[in-house]
Amino acid sequence: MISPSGKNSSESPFSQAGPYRAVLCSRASDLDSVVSAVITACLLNHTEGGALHSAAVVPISRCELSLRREVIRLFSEAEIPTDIFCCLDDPSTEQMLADPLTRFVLVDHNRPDRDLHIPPDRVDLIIDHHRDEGDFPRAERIIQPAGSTASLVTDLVRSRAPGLLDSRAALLLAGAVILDTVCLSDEFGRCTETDRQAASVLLDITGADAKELYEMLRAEKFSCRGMSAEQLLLRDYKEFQQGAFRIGMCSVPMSLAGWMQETELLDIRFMEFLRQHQLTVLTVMSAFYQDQQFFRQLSVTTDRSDLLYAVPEYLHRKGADLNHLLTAGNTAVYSQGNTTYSRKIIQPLLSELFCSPEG
Ligand SMILES: [Mn+2]
Repeated sequence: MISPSGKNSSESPFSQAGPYRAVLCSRASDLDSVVSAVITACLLNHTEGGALHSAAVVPISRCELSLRREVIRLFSEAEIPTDIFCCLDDPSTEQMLADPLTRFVLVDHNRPDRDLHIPPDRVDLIIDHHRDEGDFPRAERIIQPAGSTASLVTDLVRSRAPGLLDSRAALLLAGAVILDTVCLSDEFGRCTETDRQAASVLLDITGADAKELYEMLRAEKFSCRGMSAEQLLLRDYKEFQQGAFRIGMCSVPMSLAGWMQETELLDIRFMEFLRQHQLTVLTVMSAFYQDQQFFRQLSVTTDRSDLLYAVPEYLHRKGADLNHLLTAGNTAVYSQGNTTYSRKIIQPLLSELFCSPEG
């Protein structure tokens, strides 16, 4: 049964006495991350209850979470209340994260935000499908290439507590796997055998149709109805620190050049975002379809004139195939000829660039 406590589902994570084990999802807090953290917390409570109570933690505010429409929609379809996990601005979350007795599990990422101050010796387990940064050599690590972390979590539940996979839990996991693998498609190089096997088991349990589930989640994810520039930037946002540099990376589901042309002073909004998050560089990656063809664009915003063109120049040299489209204020926009370069590839390249002593 799907509940962090293994009891009924309407219980808040804090109705259990501590000490806690915070099952932390990534800063992007996308569907894969949130679902994987929730199910992992259930699994841990079920299999190793004992002294620690596991609580899924989504490290953004409730308000920011409401912009992840696909997350809200899938939890509602599965009839699981979103207070099954904690958000950063919920009462008690900060206290739990700061408590010296709290242990940690990292899900769908393996390098936590510096702002969260996670002590390395208190990370017990990592479940992730990104490259291992090697920050936590002493933690138990389930880090494997797969289209989604949810597929790895599915494997884990099947081997440790298959009874937990009821139709609601299976619907959550299936939705995450299917959205991240573009409906189990071979085309984008994301879907692995692990994802296919997990999806097949999960869909069997829920009886859901993969294509219908995918279309529903995709429509929610890409709907921009009534969103401000800042909300669109925040909706799928990650940041990382490399030495003295702080890099923010947003993903948006429409043409950046088009957005720039339609929106007055959008470059100013980008600069405001950069300052608010104290970034050296803000990149916005855009992925969209036009006439059934897939396109990517990328922008760089920075008030350091030495970086404005050095960053795209570097990505271009590393194979992104960038062509300059326009510059507005401190923002330069490019079309990205190499559409296989997703954030997963661009992020390590940026990290590499800012690693070098000249910056
Ligand atoms: Mn993921």
